[in-house]
Amino acid sequence: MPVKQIMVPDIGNFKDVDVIEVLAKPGDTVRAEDALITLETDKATMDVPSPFAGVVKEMKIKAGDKVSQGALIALVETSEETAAKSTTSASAANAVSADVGRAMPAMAGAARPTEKTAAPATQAHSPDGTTSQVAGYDKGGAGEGLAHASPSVRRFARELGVDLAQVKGSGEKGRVTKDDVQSFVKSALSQPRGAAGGGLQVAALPAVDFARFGPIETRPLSRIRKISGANLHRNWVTIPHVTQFDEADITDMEVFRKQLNGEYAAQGVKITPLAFLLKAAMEALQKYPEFNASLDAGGENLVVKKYIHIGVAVDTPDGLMVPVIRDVDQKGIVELARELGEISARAREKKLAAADMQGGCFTISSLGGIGGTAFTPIINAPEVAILGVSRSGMKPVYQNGEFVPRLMLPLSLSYDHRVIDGAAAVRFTVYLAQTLADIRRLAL
Ligand code: CAO
Repeated sequence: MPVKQIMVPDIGNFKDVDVIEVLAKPGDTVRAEDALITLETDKATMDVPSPFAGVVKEMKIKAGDKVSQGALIALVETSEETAAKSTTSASAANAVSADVGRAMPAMAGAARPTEKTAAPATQAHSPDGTTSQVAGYDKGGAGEGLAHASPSVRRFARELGVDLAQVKGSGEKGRVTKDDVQSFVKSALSQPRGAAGGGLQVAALPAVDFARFGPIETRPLSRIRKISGANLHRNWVTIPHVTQFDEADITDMEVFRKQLNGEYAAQGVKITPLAFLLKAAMEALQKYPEFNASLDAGGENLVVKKYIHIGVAVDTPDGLMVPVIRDVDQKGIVELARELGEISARAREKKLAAADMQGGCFTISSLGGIGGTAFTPIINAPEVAILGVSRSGMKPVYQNGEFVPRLMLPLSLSYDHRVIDGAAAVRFTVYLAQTLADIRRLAL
C-alpha cells in the first residue's frame, strides 16, 4: 500500500500560520475531505482536509506549530486504487493543493482588509458546507456571543444539533473543541426529565461591555436574589403558565376591616386586606382541591394535600422571600393578621429560618399596598397556582339598572395548565371574588 505525503496547500500570502487543532492521529481511518488540522490566522479559521481516503501513519505537526505552504502535515497510507486516482490527476502535493484550494475563499476572503472592517461577523462558506467565522468573533465586537470553534467542530456540533454558543470552550482563548461538544451532549442527556423539565436549549446572552456606551456602576446581586432568580427562571421556563384576571367587590369587606382595625389597634395588630385574602383563598382551595396540589417528581401523579399552608411573597431590601403561614384553615382573621405582621417583619430583618419557607401549598403575592392594576405572577413550584393582588379602587359598577360606586380589588391568578384547566381557574377566581364580596361566607 503506498504511503503518501499530505502538505499544507497554497494559503495565499500567509506564512507561519498557527496550527490550532490536530484532528487526526496515527491509526485513524480518514475519508477524502475529512479535516486533518485546523489553521488560524488573525482573520480566519480553516480546516485542511485529506485529499483522499486512507489510514494515517504519522502526523508530522502538532497544535501550536506554525506552518506555511508546503509544510508536511501527515503520512497517509492509501489503497492502490485511491493512490492511482490521485496520481493520475496530479502529484500528491498538487492534489492537496487543488483540494484545499477549494476551501480558499474562506481564507482569501478574510484576508481582504476591507471585509474585516465592513462585515466583522460575516460567515465565509467553504465548499463542503462548513463555515469559517471571519474576524471579530473572539474580540467582543459585533461578533459578541459567537462561539470560537474550527469549521470541523462547527460541523460536528451542527450534526448533533448543538448550539455552540452554549458550549464552554476549554481550548486556547476559550476555543470550543470536539471534546467540549461531546461533553456538552453527555451532560445534556444526563439532565433529569419529568416534572422538573430539562433539555431546554436557548441561546446564551452576549457579554456586553456597557461601559462602551456610558458610565456604569456594578453592584453584586444579593444571595437571596441569586437563589430566587434561579428558581423564578426555572419555574417560568418549565411550567406552562396562564393568568386569569378577575375583580372582587370588597366594599363591604373594607368597612368591616376598618372597624376591626380600630378595635385591634391597641393590641398592635394591623389588619390589612391580605388577612381576608388568606382566609378566602383557603376557602377556595378547600372547594377546588386540585389547586392545593403538586405534580410528583415523575410528573405522573397529582399529590393533593390535606393541609392548607399558604406562602406570602414579602418584598425585602435583599429580594423576594416567601414565608409560609401554616394551617390557615385553623386560624381566624385576627390571628392571621398578627402572624402576617410577624413573618413579614422577620423576613425584612433576615430572621427567617429555612423551615419558615417550606411546605407551602399556594402563594399570595400582594402588591396592593403599592399600586398596579394587574400582573402575571410566576408560580412558586412545586405549587400549581399563585394569586396576585393589585390595588383596590373605586369603580362604577352597573347594579339594578344603575351605576353605583364600588371598591373593586383586582385579582391575577397564574396557574399550571398541565394540572388546571381554564374553566377550573375562572371558577376558582369567581368563587374567591364571591367570598370576598360577602365575607359572611367565611363563617359558613
Ligand atoms: N388595595 C388597596 N390598599 C391595600 C391593598 C390593596 N390590595 N393591600 C394593602 N393595602 C394597604 C394596606 O391596608 C395598608 O394601608 P394603611 O397603611 O393605610 O393601613 C397599606 O396598603 C400597606 O400595606 P402593607 O403592604 O404594609 O401590608 P400588606 O398586608 O398588604 O402586605 C406584605 C404585607 C409583606 C405582603 C407586603 O408588605 C409586601 O412585601 N408586598 C410585596 C410582595 C411582592 O413583592 N410581591 C411581588 C412578587 S413577584 O415579584
